[in-house]
Amino acid sequence: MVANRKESNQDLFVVKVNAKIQDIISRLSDCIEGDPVVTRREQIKTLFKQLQASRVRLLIAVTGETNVGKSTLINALTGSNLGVDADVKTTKRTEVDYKESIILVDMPGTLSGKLEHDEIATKAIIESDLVLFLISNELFNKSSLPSFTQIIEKYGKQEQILLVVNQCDRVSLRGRAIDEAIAVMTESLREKLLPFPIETAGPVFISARDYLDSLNASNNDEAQQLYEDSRIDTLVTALDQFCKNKGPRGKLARPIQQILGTIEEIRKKLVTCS
Ligand SMILES: Nc1nc2c(ncn2[C@@H]2O[C@H](COP(=O)(O)OP(=O)(O)OP(=O)(O)O)[C@@H](O)[C@H]2O)c(=O)[nH]1
Ligand SMILES: [Mg+2]
Repeated sequence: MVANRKESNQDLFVVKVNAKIQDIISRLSDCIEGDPVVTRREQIKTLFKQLQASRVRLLIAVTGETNVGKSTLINALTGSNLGVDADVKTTKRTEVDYKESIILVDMPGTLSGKLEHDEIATKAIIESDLVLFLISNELFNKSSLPSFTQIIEKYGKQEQILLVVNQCDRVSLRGRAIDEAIAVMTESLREKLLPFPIETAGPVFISARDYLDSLNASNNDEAQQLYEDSRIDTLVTALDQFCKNKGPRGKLARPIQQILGTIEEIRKKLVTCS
């Protein structure tokens, strides 16, 4: 049932690349242990540390105004235990591992009047590979709409932004099916974002709370219903899709170049040993 904890082929590929790097490092480490020249041995060990840091990761910044459920969502996706409450605000940046190749960045809510919170968010947004922009079931307001368009226009993230409408358990259905309500919300978002094409940014509609409740449900039927209502799988699918299109494979070129550069340095040092 919990599809989001499964590893995709993409992750397995990255696991293999990372495992290979670790394997090379441990074999080379064994080789240099016997080097009688202490300074050279230490220099090579430093290079190994650089190699170890060359893991292939994607950075996903989770942003949005306070109380939209950023920390709750990260807890739901990763099983972590970030502080969550309507009264307790996130005040710093926290990185949480999600699957093998992704780091989710939790951060303070934006536009609350605290300049330092907005600065943390802006920095994370600029350096991220993907921005998860969270809004509540009340959709955009006067502050969050310009904030979203700024990420696209000022930071050029039009192809790296996913709009997530959280707290969908609060949507008043008034006899409608949820899909109907989602179609209406999508239209409203489309109009607000014009001329930006909404499809480029998803959007996905979820309830992080329903998903967390599904994990603690008293029986399987209730768990299944809450899981379906949470629609968390639509978000997991959207993230998988993003990683497949623009993810770690695309990003491999940079770390591999770094790794090759470091290996070349190590090779030169080893040649001077012989
Ligand atoms: N009904 C409902 N409540 C939710 C949902 N997700 C989060 N909440 C509640 O919204 C409140 C705020 O959640 P947080 O995860 O702390 O929100 P945040 O965006 O991290 O807030 P800041 O750290 O202040 O920016 C908490 O009381 C959560 O339980 C949801 O899907 N549905
Ligand atoms: Mg928070």
